[in-house]
Amino acid sequence: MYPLINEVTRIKMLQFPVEKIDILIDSDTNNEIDDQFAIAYALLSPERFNVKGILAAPYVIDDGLQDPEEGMLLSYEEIFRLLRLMGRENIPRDFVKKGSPRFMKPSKEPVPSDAADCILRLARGYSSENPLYIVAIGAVTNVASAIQKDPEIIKNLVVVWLGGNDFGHSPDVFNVNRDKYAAQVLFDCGVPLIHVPAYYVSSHLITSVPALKSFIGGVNPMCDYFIENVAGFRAEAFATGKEIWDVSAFAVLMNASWSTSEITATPIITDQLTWSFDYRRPLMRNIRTLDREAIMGDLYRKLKSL
Ligand SMILES: [Ca+2]
Repeated sequence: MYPLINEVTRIKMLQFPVEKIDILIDSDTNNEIDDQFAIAYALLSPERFNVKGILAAPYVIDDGLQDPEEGMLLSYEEIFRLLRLMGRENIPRDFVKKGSPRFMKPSKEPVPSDAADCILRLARGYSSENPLYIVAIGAVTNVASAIQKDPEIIKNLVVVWLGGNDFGHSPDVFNVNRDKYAAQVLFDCGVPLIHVPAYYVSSHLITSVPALKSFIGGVNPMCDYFIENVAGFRAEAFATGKEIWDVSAFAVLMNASWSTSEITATPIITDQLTWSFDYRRPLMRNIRTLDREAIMGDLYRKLKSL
């Protein structure tokens, strides 16, 4: 069903880019407070990223919002709030696309959405030598749906996904456990894949309200909005910190020296949300560590520069 990519081509595609690259961002922007940092970071890095669009991803919260379509629509609006705070309210409205109104079902049939159509349309204009990077920082039904609709596009894509935890841990995290069938498509289809684990990799990107006030406080309305979000996320207590998870997926593309990683066989995400290993499967890149100071320094400097 999926086209075969030979492993030599795949390893070339998994090298960290040295030139400026075209990216599409797939984000559940409103679910927490970190997607906003990550999207701003990407848009404020024109030396590295040509952002072709932003796709809104569905989400639900265990003890809160239960409708994935509502989560997607709130994310869609949050992306425009961020663009206004960045002074980019003149960006054409179709730069941002509505995503899937629901998660992928066990049948793994594609879920139609503007976001999936956008991926299909754009991906067809790229190649294995010049791939489109999709940086996904939420549940991946939008991306998986595009792949299920036309599996040939995997030859033209590199997907960077903040997905499960380390392979010694489990894939059972927010971006996977609500949308595991889409996650399985991503790990089973053979698309060139860079996996950024939550624990204990992107969990390393910690900030705090005192740190934010010290580094980016009072410099522009966007930074003040971010600080307000972090302060409101949970009660500050002595020595508390907050993970800015999603920045990691962009940071690994920003500078190859800011992470260490391995090329390894793509594991299987089981229905029980465990990792299972079959070393005959296609290779992928798995991030192992991040250089926190280099990444947070670059992030703070760029946010301040707005
Ligand atoms: Ca996210």
